[in-house]
Amino acid sequence: MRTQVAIIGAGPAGLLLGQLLHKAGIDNIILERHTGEYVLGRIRAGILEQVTVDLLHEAGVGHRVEREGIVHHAIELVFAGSRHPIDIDTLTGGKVVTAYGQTELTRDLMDARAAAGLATLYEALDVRPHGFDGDRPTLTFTHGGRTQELACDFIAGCDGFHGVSRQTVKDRITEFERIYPFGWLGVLADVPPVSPHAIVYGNSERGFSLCSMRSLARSRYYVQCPLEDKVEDWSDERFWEELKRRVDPELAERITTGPSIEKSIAPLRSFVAEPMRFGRLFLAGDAAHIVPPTGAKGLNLAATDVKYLASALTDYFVAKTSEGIDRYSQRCLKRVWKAERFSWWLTNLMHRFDDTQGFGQRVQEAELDYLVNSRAASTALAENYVGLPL
Ligand code: RFL
Ligand code: PHB
Repeated sequence: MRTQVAIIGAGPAGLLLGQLLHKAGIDNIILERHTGEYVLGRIRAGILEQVTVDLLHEAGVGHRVEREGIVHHAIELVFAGSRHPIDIDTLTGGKVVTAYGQTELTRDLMDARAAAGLATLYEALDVRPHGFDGDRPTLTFTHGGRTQELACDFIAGCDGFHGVSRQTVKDRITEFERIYPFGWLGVLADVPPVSPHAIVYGNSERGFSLCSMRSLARSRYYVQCPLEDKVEDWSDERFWEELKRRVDPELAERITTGPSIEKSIAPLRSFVAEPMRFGRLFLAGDAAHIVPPTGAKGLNLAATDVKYLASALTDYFVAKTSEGIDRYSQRCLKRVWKAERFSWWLTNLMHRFDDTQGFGQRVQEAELDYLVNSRAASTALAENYVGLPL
């Protein structure tokens, strides 16, 4: 088996890369460890920057997000019992974000890939990259009980935080990491979102909360919880009760509750691996970096890595220049660190830490007050939230 670009991982990064390369006439094969249903079953991101929506159009899969995505012109911050809008559209001169689930985006990309007849090998086990320091990289893997080899010109490691790509080069990377002492308990429910036109981020003495959505009939909510908590500790009743106590009374009154259709606890982490290129092996998306979800940046960063990588590989194959691949790591990391900084800052501002009582809490209160009353501070938040320029 041979292809130009072998992609490990059929998450959003791998699928989007495959589609952009296909559009540029570059053939690619994706090897995915799990089944397609499993990949689609992971409830994760919900907010897309304009850059990501534009990329979906470029990849030829923008029609559904255009139709079904919910455009947000503002976000809201709740603290000290009241709600404050941040009008991201006005503050950034017309930029917005779109609520559209990662599941839907993944489905659109999978459908387009199938329609184009591109190869994805699901349940490809024990994938291993070889020879990427030379000119003839290969991947070995087991599929359908047989050991196979895929020869290629380049390998794209789009295999997420727990993938094999970064592990393969772990002796050659510098890791930067921060682990937060709490998690997010997320609930998905088929009830109308309490705030259909703005995501609500809450800071309360009981901890962080977030009101988000997947559609006008499906809501996504989160509350900060101790890392030791188990999903079984949280009945639906306990969750709704806790959420209501963390927002202002008017919003709490309007929350429609209902049975959860998914409930999970995610740990929060900031992580960057440098560099992101090793000869003919590239890392992209969560394989190279993780942000805490507070700024909604993870999927968007994966999309911009892929944009840079697709353009670098197109330059290599079509324009016959390797300048793009030489600059790939540096270009990505510049943007990655800005998103890391923003997500870390917003996480620190909005969550309860063990030492938040006292000094830390007063500083949070002062900063939140400043944020909603200073146009300069609100603008800085808005600019980062909609996504910094490429
Ligand atoms: P993924 O989605 O993890 O996909 C990697 C794929 O690689 C496969 N794989 C392998 N395949 C073959 N061989 C191996 N050895 C393999 N190892 C792994 C995996 O099975 C998988 O299919 O990474 P990718 O593509 O880089 O995409 C990244 C995003 O999924 C992630 O950044 C976002 O979900 C983060 N995130 C959010 N991002 C946003 O931009 N906006 C948001 O609103 C947002 N909210 C969130 C989030 C993440 C969350 N959690 C649970 C981590 C909310 C949450 C709660
Ligand atoms: C979500 O809808 O899942 C979501 C929204 C905003 C975030 C994180 C997650 O910051």
